[in-house]
Amino acid sequence: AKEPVRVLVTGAAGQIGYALVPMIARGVMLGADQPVILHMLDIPPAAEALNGVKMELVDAAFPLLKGVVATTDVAEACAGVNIAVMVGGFPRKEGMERKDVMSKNVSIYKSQASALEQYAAPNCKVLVVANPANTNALILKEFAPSIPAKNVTCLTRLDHNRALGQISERLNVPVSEVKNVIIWGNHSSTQYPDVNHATVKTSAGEKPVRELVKDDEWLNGEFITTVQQRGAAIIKARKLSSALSAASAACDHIRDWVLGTPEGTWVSMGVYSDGSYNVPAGLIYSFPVTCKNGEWTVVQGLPIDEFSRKKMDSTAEELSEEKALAYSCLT
Ligand code: NAX
Repeated sequence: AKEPVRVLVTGAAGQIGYALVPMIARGVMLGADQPVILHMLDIPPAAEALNGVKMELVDAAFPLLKGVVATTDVAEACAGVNIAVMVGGFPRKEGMERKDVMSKNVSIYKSQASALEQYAAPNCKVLVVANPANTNALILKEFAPSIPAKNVTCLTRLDHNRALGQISERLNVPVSEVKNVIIWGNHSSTQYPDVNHATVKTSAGEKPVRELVKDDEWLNGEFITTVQQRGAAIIKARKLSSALSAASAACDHIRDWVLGTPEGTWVSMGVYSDGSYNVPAGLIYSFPVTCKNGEWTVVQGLPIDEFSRKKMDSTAEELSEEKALAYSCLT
């Protein structure tokens, strides 16, 4: 039998946490044969609710779940974890300045970085979900220098899956037959959902999405804005932000990272830029990646047209500004 893997979920008493922990305990993230021990962290005002989630995990009698740690102590939460999914953060409240929200999250991610560095298992893989996701991940990476930069990522898989979903709906084909969309850049409304290399499996073989949709105006316009603004549309409809789709995307992200992407398929991950595609190095930026043996690699050599270039640059610019703002909060 496999040794259990320890998975940390921060903000585990929140909405995404509530959707995510049962998925992990059911093997959706790491496989149906992989036992897990869940470490759940939240802050003291949420301690009672967190304990309620722990009670429900016990009540669900998940065969793969070999233990649950529910705590408000960061050191205890991080002890020995192999995977860390960082969902906890400070939300933007009405009337708050961008700088104030950034400042709160910078201090959270700085201190949680130190805890992971000190207490997590060597080679721990980190996924930041909490917004501003790319910049929180960058701060975490900077303040956990002994964790390899390659191990710190942020979630843009939800945006990627949203793009697949929009194409599937438009063409009336199963989403499983659509692949290789790309989310470039920031997990924000400046992200660039790119279908230039995306394909659909049809009875006549794999066809480019552009060839099948036959409507460049839609692909260059409404498709992009729908994906960029999907989070806001969910809030409008549900009066709550995306949770089940975010939790599912977090499982997809870790599963593909650990177990590998299928041959010929790439996914989008926010990763530390090495300057590929002329994206400034030193940002956490979403790229198309393939994964093998627990490591991601940016897909190289895709032709980039002028339309794409502009959009890739403007989301990079926003990330550079966020980075500067985050650093200005470090005093
Ligand atoms: P909730 O407010 O329901 O839950 C957040 C939880 O984090 C709360 O229980 C809170 O007590 C806890 N928390 C706050 N500070 C903490 C700290 N220092 N340590 C540990 N826990 C802490 O928000 P939820 O809807 O679950 O969303 C969580 C985060 O995901 C938000 O930042 C949200 O913006 C972000 N999202 C990111 C997405 C992505 O694709 N990257 C999509 C979904 C989501 O909007």
